[in-house]
Amino acid sequence: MLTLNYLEYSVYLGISMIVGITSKSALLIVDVQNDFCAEDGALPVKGCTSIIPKINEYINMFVNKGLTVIASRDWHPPNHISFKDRGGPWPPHCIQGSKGAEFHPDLKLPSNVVIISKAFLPDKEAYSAFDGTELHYILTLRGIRRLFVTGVATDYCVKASVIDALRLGYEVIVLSDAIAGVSKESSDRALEEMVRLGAIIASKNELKL
Ligand code: VGL
Ligand code: ZN
Repeated sequence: MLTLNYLEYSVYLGISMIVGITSKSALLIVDVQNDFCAEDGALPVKGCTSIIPKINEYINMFVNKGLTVIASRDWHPPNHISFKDRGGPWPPHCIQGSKGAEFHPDLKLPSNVVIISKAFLPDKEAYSAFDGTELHYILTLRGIRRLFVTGVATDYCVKASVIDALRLGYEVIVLSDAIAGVSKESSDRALEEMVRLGAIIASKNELKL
């Protein structure tokens, strides 16, 4: 039997939708850091390097419209609970102040980017850019209602951030040409779940400039 994932199925059905970048929109770039996106990173996410040029194009679109660009970063202390030596699933990564925690050098962040650090407490994991951060507060202050989401990992921090955003009442557009995941299977499942909860999946040619 042929099974199609959400994206293949929507292409098959010819579903596409033009999405507007309104004045109440912001771009969220999730965790495009060396440990996830550099070849020698501690926890490389396949495909991360190749989405960076696309993310830069999105950054230009939002900057040219005077819109907010947000970059989240995984920002762990050296003894973080998600690390293997504490019984967690991951090798040490994105340690505060380390090279691995820096944004990838090819990512062209604007000077007025809003940086959101997350998962910075030793005993608390936080995949979502909203979890334990001021992101919702900042977006509310700026009147932002619509979030365009890019970055990594589709099946972890992108997924958790999108689900939180939907729960908080934002309109969420996941930019399918600017995300990358740890595994294909769980990324497909994550996208399906995001859609089920109300996210729109779109790519650059479906955006109204
Ligand atoms: C992430 C695994 C561990 C992510 C963060 O940014 O998706 N994944 N920490
Ligand atoms: Zn992490």
